[in-house]
Amino acid sequence: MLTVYTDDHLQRNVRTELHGGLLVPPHECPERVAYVLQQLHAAALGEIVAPTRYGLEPVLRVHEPNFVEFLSTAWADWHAAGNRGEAIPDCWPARRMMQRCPTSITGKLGYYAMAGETSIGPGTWEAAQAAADVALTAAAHLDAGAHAAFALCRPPGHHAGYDLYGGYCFLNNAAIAAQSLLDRGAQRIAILDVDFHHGNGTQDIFYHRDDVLYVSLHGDPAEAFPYFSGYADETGSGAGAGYTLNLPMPRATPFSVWQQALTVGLDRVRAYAPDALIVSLGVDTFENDPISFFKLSSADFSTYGRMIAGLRLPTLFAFEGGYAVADVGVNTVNVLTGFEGA
Ligand code: Q9C
Ligand code: ZN
Repeated sequence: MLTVYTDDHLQRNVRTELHGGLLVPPHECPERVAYVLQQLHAAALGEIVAPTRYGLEPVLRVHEPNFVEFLSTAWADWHAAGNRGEAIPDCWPARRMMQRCPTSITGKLGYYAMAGETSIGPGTWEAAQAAADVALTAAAHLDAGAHAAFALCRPPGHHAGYDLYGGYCFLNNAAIAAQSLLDRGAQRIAILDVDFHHGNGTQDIFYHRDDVLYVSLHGDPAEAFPYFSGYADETGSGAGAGYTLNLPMPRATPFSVWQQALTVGLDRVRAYAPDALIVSLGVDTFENDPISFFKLSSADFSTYGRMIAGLRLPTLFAFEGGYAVADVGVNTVNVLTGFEGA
């Protein structure tokens, strides 16, 4: 299968992540992608092509205009306000407070952030835009008849909602790709999110709609980020009732159990009969991931890649999480080669 990739992700290179009461080097670092590229070459998965630039129009099909405007100037505004570190929120519109966007950049960060670990620096916006273009280019290849494509997106996207960033995400690459396929004439798109974390952003964007099915396997939000989204009883609303399927699982879940949940998810996708499948491909389900708690081995990633191929759907893989940095490449490419039947 073809991979879409650009070095523009290197522009996201912040120094800090708020973690354990410290500002530490980010888990979501550029080296993650270097390991994936190395393994793509080792596996000879296929051609690697650069993205086309699509601009803001397809981004604004799923994100709120003022949010996009905020992201595009957040670093410059923060810096111009005299702040000396990277941009981090420190105040949120909590229960019973006004949900009204402030004019101050510090207030805006709290208004638009769903979490505080995700620092904004110079180049963050440019990298986020490039990641969306990577996903859109992969979608264009599917639309042109490709059976599969790998969007090597960085930064990731599935925590980014209609008007929310955080969880290392700014623009929802998978959601932008899904909407672009609908806009190119597809009737129904399924998104299967196998990242360890619940994709609150993807759920948020499509919660009230029946033209995108969202299925997610993830750590129980009672115990895992994003904590406030991803319970089994969140199933969609209005026209979207029944088109969100959350499959949360407990600490130390082994592949034998995870695989049963995947079968449930794949059956739901099959019943939906979508025109295409988008896989939010995070490999933080790995047993040695430093911030997650499932127990998949590297070989298990090949097994489930093969299971996904059983759907026989045009499939776009969008790269998401995975923080056991040196193993991220092998685990990601194992899914792709498993899918290709290698
Ligand atoms: N203190 C993705 O996998 N929480 N995002 C940080 C460490 C945020 C994960 C926990 C985890 C976000 C795309
Ligand atoms: Zn994740």
